[in-house]
Amino acid sequence: MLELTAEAFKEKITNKLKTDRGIEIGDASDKDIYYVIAAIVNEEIMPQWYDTQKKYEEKNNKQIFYLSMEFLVGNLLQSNLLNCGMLDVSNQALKELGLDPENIYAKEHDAALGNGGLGRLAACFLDSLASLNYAGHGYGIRYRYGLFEQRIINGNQVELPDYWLKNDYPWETKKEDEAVCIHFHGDVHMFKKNDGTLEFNYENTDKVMAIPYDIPIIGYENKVINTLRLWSAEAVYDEQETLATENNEFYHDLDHKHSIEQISGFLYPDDSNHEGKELRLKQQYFLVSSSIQHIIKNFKKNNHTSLRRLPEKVVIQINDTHPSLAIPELMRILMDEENFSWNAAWEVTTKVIAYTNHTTLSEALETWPKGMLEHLLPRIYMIIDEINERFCKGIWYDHEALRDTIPSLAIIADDQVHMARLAIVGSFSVNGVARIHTEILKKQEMKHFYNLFPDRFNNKTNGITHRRWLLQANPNLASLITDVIGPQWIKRPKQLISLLKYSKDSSLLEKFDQVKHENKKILANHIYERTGILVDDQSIFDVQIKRLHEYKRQLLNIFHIIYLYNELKVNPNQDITPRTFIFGAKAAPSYHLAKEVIKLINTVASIVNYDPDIRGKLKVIFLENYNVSLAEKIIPAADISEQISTASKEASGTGNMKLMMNGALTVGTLDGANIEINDLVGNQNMFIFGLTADEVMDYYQHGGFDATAIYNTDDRVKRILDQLNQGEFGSHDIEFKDIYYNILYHNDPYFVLKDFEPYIETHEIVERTYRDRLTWLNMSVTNIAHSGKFSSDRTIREYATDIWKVKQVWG
Ligand code: 7GP
Repeated sequence: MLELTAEAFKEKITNKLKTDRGIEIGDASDKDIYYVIAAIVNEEIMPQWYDTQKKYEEKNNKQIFYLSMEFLVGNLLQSNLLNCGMLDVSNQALKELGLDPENIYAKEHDAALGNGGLGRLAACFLDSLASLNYAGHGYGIRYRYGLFEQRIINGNQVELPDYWLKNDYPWETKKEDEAVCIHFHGDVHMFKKNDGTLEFNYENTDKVMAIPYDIPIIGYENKVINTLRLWSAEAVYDEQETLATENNEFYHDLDHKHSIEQISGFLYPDDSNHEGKELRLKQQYFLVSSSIQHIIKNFKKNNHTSLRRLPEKVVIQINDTHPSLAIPELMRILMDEENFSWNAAWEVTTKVIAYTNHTTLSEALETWPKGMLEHLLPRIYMIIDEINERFCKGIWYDHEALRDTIPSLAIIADDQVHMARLAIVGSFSVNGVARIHTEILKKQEMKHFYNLFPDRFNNKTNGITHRRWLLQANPNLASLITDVIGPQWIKRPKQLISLLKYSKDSSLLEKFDQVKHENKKILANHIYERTGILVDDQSIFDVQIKRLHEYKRQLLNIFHIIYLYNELKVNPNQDITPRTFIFGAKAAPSYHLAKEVIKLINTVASIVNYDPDIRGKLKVIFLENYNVSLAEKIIPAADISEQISTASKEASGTGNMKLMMNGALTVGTLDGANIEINDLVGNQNMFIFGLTADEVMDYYQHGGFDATAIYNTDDRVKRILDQLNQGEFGSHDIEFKDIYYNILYHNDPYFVLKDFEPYIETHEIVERTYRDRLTWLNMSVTNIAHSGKFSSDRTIREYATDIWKVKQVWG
């Protein structure tokens, strides 16, 4: 397909329009064109998909199954075209047809089956697995509604349902034949068999069908197509039976059917926050049971040997604790369906399951009320109970020194089932997602577990696919890089390091500057189209794009903006470099303070953007409905990447990597992967400020710092807080009081005031540096050069070597 010419591609488009949609090109809408291009891709990859699966079967190597409640895949047409080598030809053909490729690709509705970092990481991992030729597949849920669509109305976030399947989704294939049945509720009966072992039967369970929909995951120019399998819940529907029932029962059945379909109804919109609803627990078991059943079926099909050898052929990576019921579910199947003894089943399970932790925030650590789990999944609960018994007994007898810690280690304690504890006990690997995060797990959050199982803990610093986030999202920069160092970096992103040789070459730096400026113009246009606001493409584009959370401290950013505004009001002639502050962020619908911050950003924007005294020196833009597609537009145009979490709170971050790879300079705390970026580029190439993780943790241990003292001594801070409290930014005086109270009366739990001064000072340095064009460009190129390390290809190789023990399938 690589040889396909634009002429031939155009012909394919016109032919397919006729054969698939019955229209001529002149009558085709952008959407029609979108569908036919997707069909062209599918036609190309379907045979490769089949071949890949066949090869995997023939080779029968160990396979990786990545279980995740979230896959934030975003739009696929463009990346599919890219990976199968047709993007350039498609772009050219569309242009020759007088069409704008961007508009056509934008017809795809983002698959927003994830909240933020955790879900997007899963999607990047799938891209790297296929591109590096590993037999690795994703298993998730085909939510009918993805993450809510955000509208900003009067400055407030309003949530609308995201019915992404409204139109046909061209990438999925329903595999009805591979449906499996999931059981909830019911009674468990225990029998003693003749040989003295126990047998468990279940009766009166509620049955739900899990129907798989497969999405191809296309490797980059290697003809490897892996699978993302998404399960959809359907009622077990026996037509004969239903027709025979009385009317009432018929409606009762419909009701029942509806309630079952809710299992794959919507994605919980919480990020780093535990949502403890029974439906969410059902979703988790639904994912886990369907996936494990399928994995075992597959193993049996390809291996005529005992399931004891499962660990030689299968590894299951669980993305946070959400799929940790995989542990008791695998135990259940091995014991109750395959006649394994407890010990034999445990031996297999703990060699198959590996667990990734994505946060240390206590509010995100999942627990389920014991009674709820027992009622919904009686057999699974029995197994967890037994795992817990054996684990606690093991500590009591074998680790006398740890006896006191049993209550904090027990899987079932205080009538709650602690999922992280289950995940650690039942897996062979526990990894954090950046060095500091793993160290915090080992030394603090999970230190007793670390003492028990030191070999289980390991770090795998996150990564991002440079194919989507540089090659596809920033074609101008990608082609400049290729002009300078050749195309090898595309397959070996570490080779971006060769750019260092040129990082002082001023004529080349000019070219980088031009590319960034072009991208800024494109984004400025986009902002204008979306908001009607004109932004100055010569201003500093200062970007903070991520979920809205107190610990991520969008509040610190907006305080800085208010401070600049106040200064300019006093002295409108101040000579500052114009700035455009760009935000994109969704708040969990029930997260009141986060929504207040969104309102505050929008309110400040509405004042600053129209104040004649400011003379356009400051602009504040909140782009609504931040998602993958929008990130692809913003990131190439960013000058500054705001990574300003309270140190110790951001496990890794991945936006920091995407922005760095696109030449933005980081203003950041020493948190998450910022530290590893800093290791590579050095202090001279980023703007580090604020408390360190140790300092923050020290404060927490000693009751925090005195926020009021800062309020009383720093006039800038006092002014801002008073403005919030006195309603200067509100239509009435109640607005923003909660933010004010949270800072002064809850003692500023995320250290916004404590880090305010260093943050302001750092931004003054940013401004001075920005004026020194060559220095700035040199820093920017240095960041791009070092960003290869943060390709998810590196991360996936590390998982493959250290955790999964798998090799690339073919050379
Ligand atoms: C996030 C972390 O907050 C972020 O720092 C990290 O880069 C990302 O995972 C990928 O590892 N966590 C979540 O998105 C999340 O939902 C709750 O955590 C379990």
